[in-house]
Amino acid sequence: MAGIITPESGGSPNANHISDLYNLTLYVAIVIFVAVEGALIYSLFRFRARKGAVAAQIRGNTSLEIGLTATGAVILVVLSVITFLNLDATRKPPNSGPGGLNLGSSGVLFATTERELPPNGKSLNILVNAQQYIWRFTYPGGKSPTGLDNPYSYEEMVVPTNTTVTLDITAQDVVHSWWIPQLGGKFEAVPGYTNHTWFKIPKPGLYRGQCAFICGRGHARMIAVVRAVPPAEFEAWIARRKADIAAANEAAKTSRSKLVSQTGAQSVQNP
Ligand SMILES: [Cu+2]
Repeated sequence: MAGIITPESGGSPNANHISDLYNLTLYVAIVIFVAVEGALIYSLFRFRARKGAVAAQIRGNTSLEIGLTATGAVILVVLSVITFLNLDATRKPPNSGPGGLNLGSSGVLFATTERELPPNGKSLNILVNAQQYIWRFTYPGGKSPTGLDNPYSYEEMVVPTNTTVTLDITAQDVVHSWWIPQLGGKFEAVPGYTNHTWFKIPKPGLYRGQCAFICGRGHARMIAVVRAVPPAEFEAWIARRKADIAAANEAAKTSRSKLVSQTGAQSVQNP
């Protein structure tokens, strides 16, 4: 039933908090629904029109009315209190787990005032950029202070398990929406603005999602996958990404100089 009539969860504590709150409200609503519909159906049969029957004329029932109003108010207060108690744990990321990635040297970056960081201030921060019609994920770990040589990937975000991952979400053309249902709520990707969220995945696995804001003709194809792997595997992956990107840049440089020697500099350089 989970994921069909209730939110998907299980991928990250914030998604679990959201689904717990949803389920609590749903169970209370089911009890009330059954009680109200049951009383209605019972009354329809029990007091249906019959020959010779005279309807009783009842004008109000003070204690029943006060009771119903008070019960409704109590349910509302209880739900509100539980919601507000859960809110902080949904918004604020916890520390990474003991088996998580070692964030000692490379992990955290550029803490801002708006971004919620774990109590120890350490997270793996990934920049999520949306464009028609693909997601780009930029990791920390480049050598240049500009961040231009940071490792990146498209469509598939690889992350270490048990590690608090914070996301800076933005877009470069139109509004998109970042949504991996099992990892928490939707976050809009807006050009010129950065939204923040986080997740912490306990076990390796694939977590699928997709752009959740209609952004143009290719919207339906704008998919995203978060692949959680053990920290050692993550470190190997990021090293491989860096090597692949460096090799591709090197290859581009070689073919550029080859082209220059064949056809002259004008053909490959901007005036
Ligand atoms: Cu989109």
